[in-house]
Amino acid sequence: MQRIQVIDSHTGGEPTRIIIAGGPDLGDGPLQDRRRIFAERFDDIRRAVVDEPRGSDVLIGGLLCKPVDNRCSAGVIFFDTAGFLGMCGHGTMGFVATLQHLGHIELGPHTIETPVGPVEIELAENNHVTIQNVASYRTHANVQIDVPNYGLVIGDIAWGGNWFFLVKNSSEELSSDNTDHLLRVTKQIRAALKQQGVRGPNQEEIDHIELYGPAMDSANQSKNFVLCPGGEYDRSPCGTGTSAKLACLAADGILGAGEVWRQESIIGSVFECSYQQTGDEKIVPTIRGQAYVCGESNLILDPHDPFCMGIQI
Ligand code: PYC
Repeated sequence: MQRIQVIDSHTGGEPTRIIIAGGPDLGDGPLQDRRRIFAERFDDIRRAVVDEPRGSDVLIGGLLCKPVDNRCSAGVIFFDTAGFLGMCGHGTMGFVATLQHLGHIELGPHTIETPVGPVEIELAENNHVTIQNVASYRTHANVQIDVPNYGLVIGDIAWGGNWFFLVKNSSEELSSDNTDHLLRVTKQIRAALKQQGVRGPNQEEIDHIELYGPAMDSANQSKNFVLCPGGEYDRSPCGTGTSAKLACLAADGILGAGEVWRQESIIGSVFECSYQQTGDEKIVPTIRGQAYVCGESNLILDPHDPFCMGIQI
């Protein structure tokens, strides 16, 4: 009987489950290689940890790794019910809260290793975590997509650690009692992008769809709804999605370097953000949110259990 020790947290309502012991042995190569080995040889462990009955589509998982670069406090590989992620903003905040809970780190600045590069973070009082995300950029503006049974959708394609299509002309009501409809619409948009061959510059799938509109609270600039690869929506404002959004705001000259943008999620949680310009038309986003540890447990993998490695439909 295998036991996997995990710590659960949430960041603005979005859950993260970090494997801290009993996970797969991926060797000690670069995190990109370890992510590939995880996907090729231990995908059943990913499913056992985040799929039902132990998890659900809303859950993001992470594996605590020994970093290659000894300047980093820890390394992490993120995954969800659909596969592996490049980066995860809310997940990094949850990971940092987990490291603090374990006594691995104290308040102050730290570097976290991820498969898409090192991420600088700052852990502060009251569960506040600030992350300096990977360089983010927009690759295409005003892409027109004909979505069957819905209509013409116009949006931007941007990278914020994952690939996003940010819909510009949405008139959908972004409210928490409209999420079933918003999920249907964003899944239709994602399917149309795939069907029409709209991809990232290296043929990457655009697997996150972001709608945005006016904020509920006048202290915030915008509210969003983000469809994640697993088929659920992000309860937090989505760190990588907000980074992609900042890249678009910067490219359109709407938000200047150093100016504050408060991004509200569909459930009202907030990330406070800004960016610095790099020389090459990319930006480096800074995102601040709050993450709380909310559970510690051992997952039990009983080989006699017919759904031991998750329900697959
Ligand atoms: O916060 O970057 C994020 C994220 C990605 C998927 C779910 N949350």
